Amino acid sequence: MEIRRRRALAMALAAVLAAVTVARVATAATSYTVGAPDGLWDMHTDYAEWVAARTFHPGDNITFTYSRELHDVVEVGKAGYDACSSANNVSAFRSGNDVVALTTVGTRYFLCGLTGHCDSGMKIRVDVVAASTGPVAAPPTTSAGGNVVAGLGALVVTHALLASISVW
Ligand SMILES: *[C@@H]1O[C@H](CO)[C@@H](O)[C@H](O)[C@H]1NC(C)=O
Ligand SMILES: *[C@@H]1O[C@H](CO)[C@@H](O)[C@H](O)[C@H]1NC(C)=O
Ligand SMILES: [Cu+2]
Repeated sequence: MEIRRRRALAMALAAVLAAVTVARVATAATSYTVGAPDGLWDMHTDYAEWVAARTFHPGDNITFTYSRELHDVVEVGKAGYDACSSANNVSAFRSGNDVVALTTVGTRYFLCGLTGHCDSGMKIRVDVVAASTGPVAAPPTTSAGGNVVAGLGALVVTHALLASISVW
């Protein structure tokens, strides 16, 4: 094969592997336990810090785990969140193990409806953003564990192949 064809082949191969990598990262749905691993749905966890360390995409779930004697979960709008009011709530949960599906892009607001708990910080704002379709080189910001690792593995292989083929 002439060098041009080899190059073209290498590029095509790299493109395919890169596409696979993006697809794996983008479609990895994740289930999060609110506050975990260092906290839960309680009076001590810093939820702003917890959400800041994660990226939520449509298809992900968040689960509120707590003692139903001590807390509940009320989904509210922004006004309710800001005012710690569950009067105009979207929905309310009280099973102690409430799974909430993050189905679409947008912001979701939850608080504990027990007196004083929200005012003490027991409220969480979750921004659900579109799965990244940007360049493969973008840092994997989801906590999709194995899938991201697999994706990075494919990337490394791609680069190694590209390097070995172009020095023929
Ligand atoms: C989210 O929860 C639903 C209902 O419990 C479940 O069917 C689905 O598999 C969960 N998704 C993830 C990513 O865990
Ligand atoms: C949710 O709102 C309804 C009215 O729409 C109200 O009756 C109910 O008490 C509220 N739930 C909570 C937990 O505040
Ligand atoms: Cu509470």
